[in-house]
Amino acid sequence: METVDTVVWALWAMLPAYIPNNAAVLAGGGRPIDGGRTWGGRRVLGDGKTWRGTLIGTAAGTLLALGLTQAAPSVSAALGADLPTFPLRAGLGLAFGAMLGDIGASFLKRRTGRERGAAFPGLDQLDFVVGALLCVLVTAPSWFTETFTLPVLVVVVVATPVLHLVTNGIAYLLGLKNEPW
Ligand code: CTP
Ligand code: K
Ligand code: MG
Repeated sequence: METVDTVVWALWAMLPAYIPNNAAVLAGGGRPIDGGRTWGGRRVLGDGKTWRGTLIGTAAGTLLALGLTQAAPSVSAALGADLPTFPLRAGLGLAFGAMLGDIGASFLKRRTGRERGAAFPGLDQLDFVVGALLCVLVTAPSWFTETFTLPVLVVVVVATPVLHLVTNGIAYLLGLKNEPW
């Protein structure tokens, strides 16, 4: 595959994992997943991880995967590429995994004394990628191996933090997010 094709393929394949956290920012609020419980004197997850945000984020990523599957033939033809489609278990795995990765990161932030909203460079940019890839490896293993070859994985790990910083910066400037990370 040409480098540009690999980049397009990688970003397309990860779109259902990119949307959930942004949808959660827009939809979040309500009851926190940890119900206010603490562990070792600190919140287990914190008020930033809610049931509603997680549910709507997962639904948004899954629906996007279904839409991308419908659009794949025409977008592929337009770009002269051969973009992957998403079986339901792949879309769901990517979307839910992205949310799980973000929740896992909040757990680690609280254990290391970081308050809600505090930055954890590196973790903030990759938590949802690791979560999405591990989760889809479980829910759709053969789709994972077909879709995420080593060059594709390298592009994902390099490009995602850049995209994440840009989208969160925009969300911050628009007043949608409290911090630019
Ligand atoms: N959000 C949510 N549920 C999730 C993830 C995010 O409701 N599972 C919403 C919350 O309103 C959250 C906002 O999206 O405040 C921004 O998400 P994020 O930056 O991940 O959370 P923080 O508030 O910064 O909290 P943390 O320090 O735990 O990451
Ligand atoms: K986060
Ligand atoms: Mg945050």
